[in-house]
Amino acid sequence: MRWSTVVTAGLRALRIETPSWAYGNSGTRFKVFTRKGVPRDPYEKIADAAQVHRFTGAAPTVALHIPWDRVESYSDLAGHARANGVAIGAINSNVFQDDDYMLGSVTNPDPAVRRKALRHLLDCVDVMDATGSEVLKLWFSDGTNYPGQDDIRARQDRLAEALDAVYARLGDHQRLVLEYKLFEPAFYATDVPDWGTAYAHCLRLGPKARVVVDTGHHAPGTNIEFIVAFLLREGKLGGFDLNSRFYADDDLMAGAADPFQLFRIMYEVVRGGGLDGGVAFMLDQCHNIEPKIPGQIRSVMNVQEAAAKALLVDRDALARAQREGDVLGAHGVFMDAYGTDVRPLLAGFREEAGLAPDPMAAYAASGYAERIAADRIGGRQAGWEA
Ligand code: PSV
Ligand code: MN
Ligand code: MN
Repeated sequence: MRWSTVVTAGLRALRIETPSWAYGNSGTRFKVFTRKGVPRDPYEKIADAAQVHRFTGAAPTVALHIPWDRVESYSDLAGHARANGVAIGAINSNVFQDDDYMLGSVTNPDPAVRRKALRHLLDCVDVMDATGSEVLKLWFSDGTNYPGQDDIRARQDRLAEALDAVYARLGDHQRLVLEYKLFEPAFYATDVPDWGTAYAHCLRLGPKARVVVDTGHHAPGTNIEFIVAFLLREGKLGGFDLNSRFYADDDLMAGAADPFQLFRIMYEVVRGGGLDGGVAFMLDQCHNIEPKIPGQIRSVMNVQEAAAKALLVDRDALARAQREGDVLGAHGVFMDAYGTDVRPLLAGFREEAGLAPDPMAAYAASGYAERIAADRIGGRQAGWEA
């Protein structure tokens, strides 16, 4: 009984943000597949995100990517989101698509390019002001391809300078999260390649700067839950970009490739108080071959399942076994929770909230997919220039 109260409270606290770019057409560099009914503009992306929330009750915000989601009036877009029952979440900056950024954005050796990149980042804070967003997500594709190409240390100085300027522009209720990525598009040295680099910059910046962990941005075999535990302990975990990877930055559905890893991550979240606020749970995915809205619904459900299992871990029994050095006992407590089928529990949780027990089936039965396929002609690619 006690456990169900803990699980219910934890699940209620878990809010999963969906990314606007998940709703557009996407693919690989070999082919972008077009699907009927995909959004033609940011307004329609938000309408689709609202469907994910409607059927899961757990995805009340949608992240924007600027300029992919460029509109005339961001306050109008925020009003549209509210009218659809959702709100604008993190603002994702984009300093990786212009020709000017070939040798980097904020770390570019050319001061004019650095100024342009910084201008964009500050513009993103304007978008936050207009939409009520509280989180600025920074990801830099900056780096070098060849040894000697640029001065690694000077690039860190330039990065720090830009981060200082952005940090100074944030309001009291706003924060920035800095995302790291091992490689790609830079192949020799990425300027923010790992959590340690992101952490050091955030630590220097102050309390409004935290690290965001994109689960697809590590070397194979990396113990991501360790990173999560460490950052939470230091009060520096800003959030997640959740997705699955088999090889590199695959952006597949969260919990699809390795549900056990997602469980281990969510356990550290629960253990470290990460459901108590301050950590943004965001999806960063692209649905290349599967339909977009159900792809997001499935992902939200996968994260909820991992969280429910993490919440089910008998923490007292685990602590006892750990204290006693009972290796297999402790491992057994952990695995018992992972091995629990939490789907009936989640179905009941949804029904109590007035939702259908099976969001996938409820969405399929709603007729929304057929409606948008008929109404929307000429849907756009996920990452287009408005
Ligand atoms: C970069 O690979 C990344 O994970 C960043 O979060 C970007 O903003 C996002 O992908 C765009 O797809
Ligand atoms: Mn990401
Ligand atoms: Mn990525």
